Amino acid sequence: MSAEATSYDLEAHLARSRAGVEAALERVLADLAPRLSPVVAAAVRHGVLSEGKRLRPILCVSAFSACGGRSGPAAFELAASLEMIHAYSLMHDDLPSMDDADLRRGRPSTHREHGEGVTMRAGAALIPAAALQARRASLALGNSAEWAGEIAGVLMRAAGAGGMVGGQWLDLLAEGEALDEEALDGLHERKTGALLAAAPLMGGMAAGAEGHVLDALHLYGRGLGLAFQITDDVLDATQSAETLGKNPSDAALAKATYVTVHGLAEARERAVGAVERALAALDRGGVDAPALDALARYAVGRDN
Ligand code: GRG
Repeated sequence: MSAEATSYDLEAHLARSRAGVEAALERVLADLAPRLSPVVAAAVRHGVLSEGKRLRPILCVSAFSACGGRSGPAAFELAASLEMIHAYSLMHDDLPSMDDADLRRGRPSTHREHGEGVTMRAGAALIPAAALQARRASLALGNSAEWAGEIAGVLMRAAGAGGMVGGQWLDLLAEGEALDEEALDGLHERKTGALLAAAPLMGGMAAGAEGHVLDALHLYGRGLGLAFQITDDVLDATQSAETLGKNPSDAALAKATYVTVHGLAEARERAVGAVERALAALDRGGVDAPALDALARYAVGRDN
Protein backbone atom coordinates (compact mmCIF):
# COMPACT_ATOMS: atom_id res chain seq x y z
CA MET A 1 0.00 0.00 0.00
CA SER A 2 1.40 3.43 -0.87
CA ALA A 3 0.13 6.95 -1.48
CA GLU A 4 1.63 7.02 -4.99
CA ALA A 5 -0.50 7.58 -8.08
CA THR A 6 -2.19 4.62 -9.80
CA SER A 7 -3.26 4.25 -13.42
CA TYR A 8 -6.85 5.20 -12.56
CA ASP A 9 -7.98 8.22 -14.63
CA LEU A 10 -8.87 10.53 -11.79
CA GLU A 11 -9.04 13.61 -14.00
CA ALA A 12 -11.82 12.04 -16.07
CA HIS A 13 -13.65 10.94 -12.91
CA LEU A 14 -13.37 14.43 -11.41
CA ALA A 15 -14.58 16.08 -14.62
CA ARG A 16 -17.59 13.74 -14.96
CA SER A 17 -18.50 14.00 -11.30
CA ARG A 18 -18.11 17.77 -11.20
CA ALA A 19 -20.47 18.12 -14.16
CA GLY A 20 -23.07 16.06 -12.26
CA VAL A 21 -22.57 18.08 -9.08
CA GLU A 22 -22.82 21.44 -10.88
CA ALA A 23 -26.05 20.41 -12.60
CA ALA A 24 -27.53 19.17 -9.32
CA LEU A 25 -26.56 22.38 -7.52
CA GLU A 26 -28.27 24.43 -10.26
CA ARG A 27 -31.47 22.39 -9.82
CA VAL A 28 -31.38 22.60 -6.03
CA LEU A 29 -30.77 26.36 -5.99
CA ALA A 30 -33.51 26.95 -8.57
CA ASP A 31 -35.87 25.10 -6.25
CA LEU A 32 -34.74 27.10 -3.21
CA ALA A 33 -34.73 30.56 -4.85
CA PRO A 34 -38.51 31.24 -4.76
CA ARG A 35 -38.41 30.93 -0.97
CA LEU A 36 -35.65 33.54 -0.63
CA SER A 37 -35.60 37.27 -1.29
CA PRO A 38 -33.79 38.00 -4.58
CA VAL A 39 -30.78 39.57 -2.82
CA VAL A 40 -30.34 36.53 -0.58
CA ALA A 41 -30.81 34.16 -3.54
CA ALA A 42 -28.07 36.03 -5.43
CA ALA A 43 -25.69 35.68 -2.47
CA VAL A 44 -26.48 31.96 -2.23
CA ARG A 45 -25.60 31.57 -5.91
CA HIS A 46 -22.35 33.50 -5.41
CA GLY A 47 -21.28 31.31 -2.50
CA VAL A 48 -22.40 27.94 -3.85
CA LEU A 49 -21.75 28.18 -7.58
CA SER A 50 -18.26 29.69 -7.37
CA GLU A 51 -15.50 27.42 -8.58
CA GLY A 52 -14.79 24.87 -5.85
CA LYS A 53 -13.18 21.46 -6.11
CA ARG A 54 -16.49 19.77 -5.08
CA LEU A 55 -14.53 17.13 -3.18
CA ARG A 56 -17.22 16.38 -0.57
CA PRO A 57 -20.02 15.67 -3.08
CA ILE A 58 -17.61 13.72 -5.29
CA LEU A 59 -16.66 11.53 -2.32
CA CYS A 60 -20.35 10.92 -1.69
CA VAL A 61 -21.24 9.87 -5.25
CA SER A 62 -18.03 7.86 -5.57
CA ALA A 63 -18.86 5.87 -2.43
CA PHE A 64 -22.48 5.50 -3.60
CA SER A 65 -21.29 3.95 -6.88
CA ALA A 66 -18.63 1.82 -5.15
CA CYS A 67 -21.41 0.33 -3.01
CA GLY A 68 -23.49 -0.62 -6.04
CA GLY A 69 -25.70 2.47 -6.24
CA ARG A 70 -26.81 3.50 -9.74
CA SER A 71 -25.44 6.98 -10.33
CA GLY A 72 -27.96 9.52 -11.65
CA PRO A 73 -29.54 12.89 -10.82
CA ALA A 74 -30.80 11.86 -7.36
CA ALA A 75 -27.34 10.63 -6.30
CA PHE A 76 -25.88 13.99 -7.30
CA GLU A 77 -28.70 15.80 -5.48
CA LEU A 78 -27.82 13.90 -2.30
CA ALA A 79 -24.17 14.85 -2.84
CA ALA A 80 -25.19 18.49 -3.42
CA SER A 81 -26.42 18.67 0.19
CA LEU A 82 -22.80 18.33 1.37
CA GLU A 83 -21.66 21.14 -0.89
CA MET A 84 -24.47 23.37 0.43
CA ILE A 85 -23.16 22.92 3.97
CA HIS A 86 -19.57 23.38 2.84
CA ALA A 87 -20.43 26.54 0.89
CA TYR A 88 -22.32 28.06 3.82
CA SER A 89 -19.31 27.35 6.05
CA LEU A 90 -16.98 29.17 3.65
CA MET A 91 -19.36 32.13 3.34
CA HIS A 92 -19.59 32.51 7.12
CA ASP A 93 -15.90 31.72 7.68
CA ASP A 94 -15.00 34.71 5.47
CA LEU A 95 -17.17 37.18 7.43
CA PRO A 96 -15.42 40.02 9.31
CA SER A 97 -16.35 38.43 12.65
CA MET A 98 -14.51 35.23 11.66
CA ASP A 99 -11.52 35.16 9.26
CA ASP A 100 -12.34 38.47 7.57
CA ALA A 101 -11.41 37.29 4.09
CA ASP A 102 -11.73 39.33 0.86
CA LEU A 103 -10.90 36.53 -1.52
CA ARG A 104 -12.43 33.07 -1.90
CA ARG A 105 -12.24 30.64 -4.80
CA GLY A 106 -10.36 33.28 -6.77
CA ARG A 107 -13.01 35.97 -6.49
CA PRO A 108 -14.39 38.39 -3.90
CA SER A 109 -15.84 36.61 -0.88
CA THR A 110 -19.64 36.63 -0.74
CA HIS A 111 -19.98 39.44 1.81
CA ARG A 112 -17.58 41.60 -0.23
CA GLU A 113 -20.11 41.57 -3.06
CA HIS A 114 -23.43 41.07 -1.31
CA GLY A 115 -22.88 42.60 2.14
CA GLU A 116 -22.48 41.08 5.56
CA GLY A 117 -26.13 40.85 6.64
CA VAL A 118 -27.25 39.28 3.37
CA THR A 119 -24.38 36.77 3.51
CA MET A 120 -25.29 35.78 7.04
CA ARG A 121 -28.87 35.10 5.94
CA ALA A 122 -27.78 33.31 2.76
CA GLY A 123 -25.49 30.99 4.71
CA ALA A 124 -28.12 30.33 7.37
CA ALA A 125 -30.76 29.53 4.71
CA LEU A 126 -28.50 26.82 3.29
CA ILE A 127 -28.38 24.78 6.52
CA PRO A 128 -32.01 23.59 6.75
CA ALA A 129 -32.19 23.51 2.95
CA ALA A 130 -29.27 21.05 2.93
CA ALA A 131 -30.88 18.82 5.56
CA LEU A 132 -34.16 18.71 3.62
CA GLN A 133 -32.24 18.13 0.40
CA ALA A 134 -30.34 15.16 1.86
CA ARG A 135 -33.59 13.60 3.05
CA ARG A 136 -35.48 14.26 -0.19
CA ALA A 137 -32.70 12.86 -2.38
CA SER A 138 -32.29 9.79 -0.15
CA LEU A 139 -36.01 9.07 -0.52
CA ALA A 140 -35.75 9.54 -4.29
CA LEU A 141 -32.97 6.92 -4.27
CA GLY A 142 -35.42 4.43 -2.81
CA ASN A 143 -34.49 4.58 0.87
CA SER A 144 -37.13 4.27 3.57
CA ALA A 145 -38.28 7.43 5.37
CA GLU A 146 -36.45 6.26 8.49
CA TRP A 147 -33.15 5.63 6.67
CA ALA A 148 -33.44 8.90 4.71
CA GLY A 149 -33.78 10.67 8.05
CA GLU A 150 -30.66 8.86 9.31
CA ILE A 151 -28.70 10.00 6.26
CA ALA A 152 -29.78 13.62 6.77
CA GLY A 153 -28.88 13.16 10.45
CA VAL A 154 -25.32 12.15 9.54
CA LEU A 155 -24.99 15.39 7.58
CA MET A 156 -26.40 17.54 10.36
CA ARG A 157 -24.27 15.91 13.08
CA ALA A 158 -21.14 16.46 10.97
CA ALA A 159 -22.15 20.10 10.47
CA GLY A 160 -23.08 20.69 14.09
CA ALA A 161 -21.55 21.50 17.45
CA GLY A 162 -19.89 18.08 17.70
CA GLY A 163 -18.48 18.57 14.20
CA MET A 164 -17.79 21.54 11.96
CA VAL A 165 -19.35 24.32 14.05
CA GLY A 166 -17.60 23.02 17.18
CA GLY A 167 -14.29 22.83 15.33
CA GLN A 168 -14.66 26.35 13.98
CA TRP A 169 -15.38 27.59 17.47
CA LEU A 170 -12.19 25.94 18.77
CA ASP A 171 -10.32 27.45 15.83
CA LEU A 172 -11.53 30.96 16.63
CA LEU A 173 -10.63 30.54 20.31
CA ALA A 174 -7.17 29.26 19.37
CA GLU A 175 -6.13 32.26 17.25
CA GLY A 176 -2.80 33.49 18.60
CA GLU A 177 -2.49 30.45 20.92
CA ALA A 178 0.05 27.62 20.73
CA LEU A 179 -1.73 24.27 20.28
CA ASP A 180 -0.30 20.85 21.10
CA GLU A 181 -0.66 17.88 18.77
CA GLU A 182 -3.78 16.52 20.47
CA ALA A 183 -5.58 19.86 20.45
CA LEU A 184 -4.72 20.44 16.79
CA ASP A 185 -5.99 16.97 15.79
CA GLY A 186 -9.19 17.42 17.83
CA LEU A 187 -9.89 20.81 16.27
CA HIS A 188 -9.43 19.64 12.69
CA GLU A 189 -11.17 16.32 13.14
CA ARG A 190 -14.24 18.44 13.76
CA LYS A 191 -13.72 21.53 11.64
CA THR A 192 -12.66 19.90 8.36
CA GLY A 193 -12.71 16.17 9.06
CA ALA A 194 -16.31 15.67 10.13
CA LEU A 195 -17.89 16.77 6.84
CA LEU A 196 -15.28 14.98 4.72
CA ALA A 197 -15.88 11.78 6.73
CA ALA A 198 -19.67 12.14 6.43
CA ALA A 199 -19.45 12.35 2.62
CA PRO A 200 -18.49 8.73 1.77
CA LEU A 201 -20.56 7.46 4.68
CA MET A 202 -23.70 9.14 3.31
CA GLY A 203 -22.99 7.70 -0.14
CA GLY A 204 -22.61 4.20 1.29
CA MET A 205 -25.73 4.57 3.43
CA ALA A 206 -27.81 5.74 0.45
CA ALA A 207 -26.65 2.71 -1.54
CA GLY A 208 -27.69 0.37 1.28
CA ALA A 209 -24.17 -0.86 2.13
CA GLU A 210 -23.68 -3.22 5.07
CA GLY A 211 -22.50 -2.04 8.48
CA HIS A 212 -18.87 -3.15 8.13
CA VAL A 213 -18.62 -1.32 4.80
CA LEU A 214 -20.11 1.83 6.34
CA ASP A 215 -17.53 1.62 9.14
CA ALA A 216 -14.77 1.30 6.55
CA LEU A 217 -16.08 4.27 4.56
CA HIS A 218 -16.25 6.41 7.67
CA LEU A 219 -12.69 5.50 8.70
CA TYR A 220 -11.53 6.14 5.14
CA GLY A 221 -13.17 9.58 5.26
CA ARG A 222 -11.51 10.38 8.57
CA GLY A 223 -8.06 9.49 7.25
CA LEU A 224 -8.68 11.43 4.06
CA GLY A 225 -10.00 14.39 6.08
CA LEU A 226 -6.83 14.56 8.16
CA ALA A 227 -4.62 14.25 5.07
CA PHE A 228 -6.65 16.97 3.38
CA GLN A 229 -6.28 19.39 6.29
CA ILE A 230 -2.54 18.80 6.69
CA THR A 231 -2.13 19.43 2.96
CA ASP A 232 -4.22 22.60 3.32
CA ASP A 233 -1.76 23.81 5.95
CA VAL A 234 1.24 22.89 3.78
CA LEU A 235 -0.25 24.71 0.78
CA ASP A 236 -1.13 27.71 2.94
CA ALA A 237 2.51 27.92 4.08
CA THR A 238 4.04 27.43 0.65
CA GLN A 239 1.69 29.00 -1.94
CA SER A 240 0.52 32.54 -2.64
CA ALA A 241 -3.01 33.84 -2.09
CA GLU A 242 -3.32 34.21 -5.89
CA THR A 243 -2.49 30.54 -6.48
CA LEU A 244 -4.83 29.39 -3.72
CA GLY A 245 -7.55 31.91 -4.61
CA LYS A 246 -8.14 32.78 -0.95
CA ASN A 247 -6.85 34.93 1.86
CA PRO A 248 -5.81 35.70 4.60
CA SER A 249 -3.07 33.14 5.30
CA ASP A 250 -2.91 31.13 8.53
CA ALA A 251 0.24 33.07 9.45
CA ALA A 252 -1.63 36.38 9.09
CA LEU A 253 -4.33 35.02 11.42
CA ALA A 254 -1.68 33.70 13.86
CA LYS A 255 -3.13 30.17 13.61
CA ALA A 256 -1.34 27.07 14.83
CA THR A 257 -1.17 24.61 11.93
CA TYR A 258 0.35 21.20 11.16
CA VAL A 259 3.29 23.11 9.69
CA THR A 260 3.87 25.35 12.73
CA VAL A 261 3.45 22.42 15.14
CA HIS A 262 5.41 19.71 13.24
CA GLY A 263 7.43 21.51 10.54
CA LEU A 264 6.96 21.16 6.78
CA ALA A 265 8.68 17.81 6.23
CA GLU A 266 6.92 16.01 9.08
CA ALA A 267 3.57 17.56 8.14
CA ARG A 268 3.96 16.09 4.63
CA GLU A 269 4.85 12.68 6.10
CA ARG A 270 1.83 12.77 8.36
CA ALA A 271 -0.45 13.53 5.39
CA VAL A 272 0.91 10.50 3.52
CA GLY A 273 0.46 8.35 6.65
CA ALA A 274 -3.15 9.46 6.98
CA VAL A 275 -3.84 8.52 3.33
CA GLU A 276 -2.32 5.11 3.92
CA ARG A 277 -4.61 4.60 6.91
CA ALA A 278 -7.58 5.65 4.77
CA LEU A 279 -6.66 3.11 2.08
CA ALA A 280 -6.05 0.39 4.66
CA ALA A 281 -9.55 0.97 6.07
CA LEU A 282 -11.04 0.37 2.60
CA ASP A 283 -8.95 -2.79 2.22
CA ARG A 284 -10.06 -4.17 5.58
CA GLY A 285 -13.69 -3.41 4.76
CA GLY A 286 -13.35 -5.21 1.41
CA VAL A 287 -14.21 -2.02 -0.50
CA ASP A 288 -12.57 -2.23 -3.92
CA ALA A 289 -13.01 1.26 -5.30
CA PRO A 290 -10.32 2.77 -7.55
CA ALA A 291 -12.08 6.15 -7.46
CA LEU A 292 -11.95 6.30 -3.64
CA ASP A 293 -8.30 5.22 -3.72
CA ALA A 294 -7.43 7.94 -6.20
CA LEU A 295 -9.42 10.59 -4.32
CA ALA A 296 -7.46 9.88 -1.14
CA ARG A 297 -4.19 10.33 -3.03
CA TYR A 298 -5.57 13.51 -4.58
CA ALA A 299 -6.19 14.91 -1.08
CA VAL A 300 -2.41 15.11 -0.59
CA GLY A 301 -1.25 15.51 -4.18
CA ARG A 302 -3.40 18.53 -5.07
CA ASP A 303 -1.94 21.98 -5.66
CA ASN A 304 -4.83 24.16 -4.53
C1 GRG B 1 -20.69 29.87 14.30
C2 GRG B 1 -18.56 28.95 15.30
C3 GRG B 1 -19.50 29.03 14.16
C4 GRG B 1 -19.24 28.33 13.02
C5 GRG B 1 -20.03 28.40 11.78
C6 GRG B 1 -18.06 29.07 9.60
C7 GRG B 1 -18.27 27.70 10.08
C8 GRG B 1 -19.53 27.34 10.79
C9 GRG B 1 -17.38 26.73 9.87
C10 GRG B 1 -16.11 26.93 9.13
C11 GRG B 1 -15.55 25.63 8.72
C12 GRG B 1 -14.42 25.77 7.76
C13 GRG B 1 -14.18 27.03 7.02
C14 GRG B 1 -13.63 24.76 7.54
C15 GRG B 1 -12.51 24.82 6.56
C16 GRG B 1 -12.50 23.59 5.77
C17 GRG B 1 -11.63 23.72 4.57
C18 GRG B 1 -10.31 23.07 4.59
C19 GRG B 1 -12.07 24.40 3.49
C20 GRG B 1 -11.44 24.41 2.18
O1 GRG B 1 -12.04 23.33 1.46
P1 GRG B 1 -11.76 23.07 -0.07
O2 GRG B 1 -10.30 23.19 -0.30
O3 GRG B 1 -12.47 24.33 -0.73
O4 GRG B 1 -12.42 21.82 -0.45
P2 GRG B 1 -13.16 24.46 -2.15
O5 GRG B 1 -13.19 25.95 -2.39
O6 GRG B 1 -12.35 23.73 -3.17
O7 GRG B 1 -14.53 23.91 -2.01
